[in-house]
Amino acid sequence: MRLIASLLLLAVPILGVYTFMTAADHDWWFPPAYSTFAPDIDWLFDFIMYMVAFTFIVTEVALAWFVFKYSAKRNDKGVFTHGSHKLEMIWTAIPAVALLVIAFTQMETFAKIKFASGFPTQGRFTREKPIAQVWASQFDWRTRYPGDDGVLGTVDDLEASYEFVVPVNEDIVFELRSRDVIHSWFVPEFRLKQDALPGHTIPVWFNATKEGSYDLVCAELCGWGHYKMSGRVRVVSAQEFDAYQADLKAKWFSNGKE
Ligand SMILES: [Cu+2]
Repeated sequence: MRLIASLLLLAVPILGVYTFMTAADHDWWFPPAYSTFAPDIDWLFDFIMYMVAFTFIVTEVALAWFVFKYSAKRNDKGVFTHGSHKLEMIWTAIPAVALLVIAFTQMETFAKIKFASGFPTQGRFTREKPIAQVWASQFDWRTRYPGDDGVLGTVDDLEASYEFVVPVNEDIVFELRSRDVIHSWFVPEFRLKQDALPGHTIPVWFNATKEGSYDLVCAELCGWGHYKMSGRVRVVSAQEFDAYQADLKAKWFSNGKE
């Protein structure tokens, strides 16, 4: 009986690990990775997941073994301990080392995506010349392009609601802003998430590797309408991008006459 009980206990983690291992085959895993740094993020995710999985498996096997071993009927008395300095040192040191390993392993990727030093300096779009400003507000996304003069905040700025159109295979730098509360710009396919803070202009960059239309969602609970704060990032060819800008300009300055 106690063998069956121990094996049943073990069945739960085995099923859990099995689910993780086969999740991708069932489409229960991440959406495809479509930015230049997305594979690095996925690698970090897997790295941490394997560390956690190893700990989980060792713990569960030990637990089942203890349940089996110590559930036997015995007549000897229980032993009470009052702390072990050595043991506490060990189980403090091991997680500390694990956290340090994670911290050092992710540094390069984090710096490449978030630090000023990692931002693209070549090409059409840089921190000095961003492609657009993306404004988050309760509960929508708006994109403001600089227009012909290439400068944001002037009269020829073009504004588009909902959609943020960018060229494919090009470094995109944009400025993220908020009109009201904290929001978070999140496109799962790019593995990129950045909070938008009121009063701050935050530069963000990515390079999308596949044309398509991707969900832009708010990843920060920002009020009653948070669930419907959706947008789109449309990744198109360079020619389509120029055509889109021209079209936007024609509509913007036509006073409604098309
Ligand atoms: Cu929001």
